Amino acid sequence: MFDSLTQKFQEIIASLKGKKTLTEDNISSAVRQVRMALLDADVNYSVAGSFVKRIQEKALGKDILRTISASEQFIKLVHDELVLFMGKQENPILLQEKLTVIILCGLQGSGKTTQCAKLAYYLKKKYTNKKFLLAACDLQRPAAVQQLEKLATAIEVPVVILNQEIDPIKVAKAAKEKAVSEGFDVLIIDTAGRLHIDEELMQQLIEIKQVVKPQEVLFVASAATGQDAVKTALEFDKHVQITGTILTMLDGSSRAGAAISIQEVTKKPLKFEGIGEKVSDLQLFNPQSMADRILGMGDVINFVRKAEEITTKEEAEALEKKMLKGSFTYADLLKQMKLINRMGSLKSLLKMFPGGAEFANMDFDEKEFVRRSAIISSMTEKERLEKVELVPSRRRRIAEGSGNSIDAVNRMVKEHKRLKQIFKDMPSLQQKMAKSKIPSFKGWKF
Ligand SMILES: Nc1nc2c(ncn2[C@@H]2O[C@H](COP(=O)(O)OP(=O)(O)O)[C@@H](O)[C@H]2O)c(=O)[nH]1
Ligand SMILES: [Mg+2]
Repeated sequence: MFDSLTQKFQEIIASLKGKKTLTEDNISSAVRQVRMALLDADVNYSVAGSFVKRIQEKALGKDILRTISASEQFIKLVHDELVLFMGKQENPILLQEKLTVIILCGLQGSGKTTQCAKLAYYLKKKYTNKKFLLAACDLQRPAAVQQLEKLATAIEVPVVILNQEIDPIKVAKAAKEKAVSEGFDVLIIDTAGRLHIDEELMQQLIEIKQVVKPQEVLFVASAATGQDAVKTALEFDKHVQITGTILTMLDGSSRAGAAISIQEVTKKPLKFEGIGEKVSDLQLFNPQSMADRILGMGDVINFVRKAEEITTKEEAEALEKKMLKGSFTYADLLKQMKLINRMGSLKSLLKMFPGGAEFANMDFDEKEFVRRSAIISSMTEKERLEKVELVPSRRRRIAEGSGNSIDAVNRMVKEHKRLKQIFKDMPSLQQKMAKSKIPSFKGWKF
């Protein structure tokens, strides 16, 4: 995600290695580098300024934990501050007793139409007994209505479309009336965007707002636009009083600017994050998880949540435990393949673990997945449970048995070892972190 910022943070932290405690001297250069890194990531100038000022004060303050090393102290400070800047906690959408109306607004291409469907899909999964309705109020962009219609069909949510109508306010009004009279619980309204803010767009939004009286006006911001998204958010807030932000395009080559500054500047919570083009690619914005990811510590929070979605809590915890214990054998891998498949690609899951970023460049397509299942299936019970060493003669037999080259088998063995090492590193680090009272520092590599 925010690769270059993550890398810079790691360099800064590395420069503090070996130092026993934070002092005026060693902190000043680290802080200067943090400020530069933030500005490079397109964080708002004054936000970057107050960020480092707060870190500096705390670093030299009394509350700092002296029991841990300077680099650990520094990570904790930066992590805590990132969490504070991004809003401390999750901000889910609270549904009303009766109808909840949500308007999505923002510039063209920020992802409004897509997030309408994603949000409906997300809420529908969470509130299975509620009724959802969408409204196509972007009559500006030629294919916007069909785009929403297609998405709505895919997630099986009805959508209000008035074919001959050219006035979006009338569509909004009709949608609200339908929602009320037919007892819908949630109405999500897609609106038109522009390349730049203009009067007409704002006026239209103000009128739609008056007609539907929304509980939520969510500003959709593309993380790819960095700080510009923050300025635009302020403009929208001035005119239509946004209630929060959905940050999109976090899967791309986005910069951290918007994520770190937007809630600090607008004082409105970051509610969701869009992490891909599929309707399921939306999740609650979690400041802890975002800080973990920015600092290169993986995304264990969302991994566990994903696992919980498709299994029971106990099963998910058992899987996490196995992985963390480093006792993840070939047999486990095979058993979990189906599960992992349902959670998303293995590659995307591995990236959620600390140190897992190195798997990003690995050739790990789904065919490879099938091949691995075949290889493991050709192993004997003992081999699968890793009770015997996979000596060359065994590897040759497995390769032949599964119709693969010996190279493919070697590759799998090598990667499995690396995978286990990553998982194995985690518990000791967790204990270390637990001792230093930094619970979220799971798996950080010092
Ligand atoms: N990679 C990525 N693409 C997204 C995301 N959200 C939306 N998109 C894509 O971005 C493009 C513009 O989205 P759209 O919803 O039409 O934006 P709108 O103009 O604001 O309505 C579409 O091709 C979407 O599929 C996201 O979180 N990640
Ligand atoms: Mg649109």
